Amino acid sequence: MIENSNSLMAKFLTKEIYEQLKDKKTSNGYSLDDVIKSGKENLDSGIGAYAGDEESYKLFAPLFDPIIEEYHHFSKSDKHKSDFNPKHLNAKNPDVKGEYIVSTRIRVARNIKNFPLGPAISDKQRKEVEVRVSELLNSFDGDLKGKYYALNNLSDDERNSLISSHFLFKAGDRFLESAGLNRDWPNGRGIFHNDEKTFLVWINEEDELRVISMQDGGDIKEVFTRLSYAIEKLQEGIEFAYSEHLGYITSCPTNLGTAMRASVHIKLPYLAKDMELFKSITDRYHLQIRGTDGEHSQSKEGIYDISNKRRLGVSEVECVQDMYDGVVALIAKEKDLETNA
Ligand code: ADP
Ligand code: CIR
Repeated sequence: MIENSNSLMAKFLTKEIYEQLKDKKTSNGYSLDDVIKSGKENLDSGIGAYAGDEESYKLFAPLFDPIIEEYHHFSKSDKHKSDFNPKHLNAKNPDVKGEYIVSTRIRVARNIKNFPLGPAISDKQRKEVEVRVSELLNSFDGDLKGKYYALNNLSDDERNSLISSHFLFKAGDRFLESAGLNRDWPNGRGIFHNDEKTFLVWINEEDELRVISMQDGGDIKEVFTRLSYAIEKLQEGIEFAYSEHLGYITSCPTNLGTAMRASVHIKLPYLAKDMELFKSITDRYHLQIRGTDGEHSQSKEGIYDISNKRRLGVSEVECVQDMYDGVVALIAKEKDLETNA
């Protein structure tokens, strides 16, 4: 039905499925045309579909299920699992001298139970999310103590500096734009961070919350431990949308489950000269390669963003373990190539 696109949406949206679902709407008024809009307008999409609410995943299951199955290798009858216990993670810093790993970042997406997701949320509801989440975060103390900055109140210089230092989301992403995620911009959007900028929360970007732990270097376990604690604190004040089957509910089906992306920024100049070899290792460990400025960006100064690809049907510990094991293998191969150069 959708031609000239390799997205999973285009692959699975047959005429029959379109006819079967085209007149349905969720209780938030989200339709099949809304689901597929981003992929229709951006033919280079990898996925091309967004949910407006938890109900979208049920109502439009004939389209979402095969997308989820192909991306996560997770079938309709599978159950998600969770383990956020840092004690179960085996991740001793693989680069103590700091020769390869520039920084480590782990983020999870969260959305509030019984609220529409970003593509279907109203301006008023978005504001409610902002107030509720920022008030809770502003009450945090100890290492997580920090301040909320509404996008509206940041100067262009402050905003650009946060973006170029990898702390803040960019504006104007065309995939999010088509999905309706940039409506009423910049209202209701903002960032909370602690003084060290090791704990950050984005509010009302692709998901209502993106909870982030990051720091320089390769101490992956420390980053995971901070995130695990922060999530515990957030859950004391907010109930997040979660289902036994799909785990944490997110607007993009790639983020379902743990909603976790654990990444390192890493310098691998020798491997970068042989992308086929580089990709054979990342594929073996279920990893994705992104550019230095995040999704849909290029590598700068030979720095790559390496992260787990699987998020659903695997626990939080397994997501990070995937990334860790792959990074250990990448560093070993890089050292090999260095020695034999
Ligand atoms: P997300 O991870 O939130 O899905 P992006 O891929 O757009 O979205 O990344 C968001 C930002 O986080 C970008 O500026 C990206 O460069 C930065 N980032 C990702 N991983 C790391 C890392 N390990 N160290 C520093 N910054 C990172
Ligand atoms: C796409 O379909 O390409 C965008 N909507 C982003 C999808 C999620 N990102 C990813 O898998 N890398």
